[in-house]
Amino acid sequence: MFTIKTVKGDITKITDVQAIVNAANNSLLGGGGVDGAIHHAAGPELLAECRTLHGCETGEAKITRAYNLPCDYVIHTVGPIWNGGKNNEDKLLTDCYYNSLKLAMENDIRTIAFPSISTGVYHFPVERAAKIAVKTVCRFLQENPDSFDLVEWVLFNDQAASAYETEVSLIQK
Ligand code: AR6
Repeated sequence: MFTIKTVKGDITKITDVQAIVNAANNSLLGGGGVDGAIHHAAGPELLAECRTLHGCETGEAKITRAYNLPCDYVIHTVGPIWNGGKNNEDKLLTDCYYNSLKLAMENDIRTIAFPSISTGVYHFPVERAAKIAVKTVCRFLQENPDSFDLVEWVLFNDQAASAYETEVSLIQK
């Protein structure tokens, strides 16, 4: 059995997962939002390891250690920048979730926390993002039974919390 849940809070403070996912940019060299918070909390060694990765394509994922964060790993993925919705944004956001889970599974990670990828600076509409996020996680868990014990979203604001809570409650009916 696995748990899918949402919590409101700061992903850098989460203590019940082995890995947190970072909503990064193509450089993987830090930025604002959740990316800035993760680099700040992890410390400069995270940036040093990220420099060795030579960036990341949109929709792909790369893994590092977590340094001063309470978890063991950070999975860095790059969400799409919203550009009206007809420019492959849905597929690229799907890829972010799928590839993050695949990379986690390959590293024997059984507990993972996501932020609301792309819905901040990248302006992906949050209700649409939440639907894609929950649908993709469910598909991955169906295709890979026994891969995870816990998948959670850590939401930083009320609008995101409400959108993901709604989608998670629909699958639990
Ligand atoms: N914990 C959880 N969620 C957070 C936190 C936190 N500590 N801080 C912000 N959020 P964003 P994006 C929420 O902009 O849209 C960066 O500069 C935030 O409220 O962080 O994928 C990167 O370097 C929002 O709901 O990521 C890229 O350049 C969600 O995280 C760019 O932003 C995502 O917002 C990526 O943009």
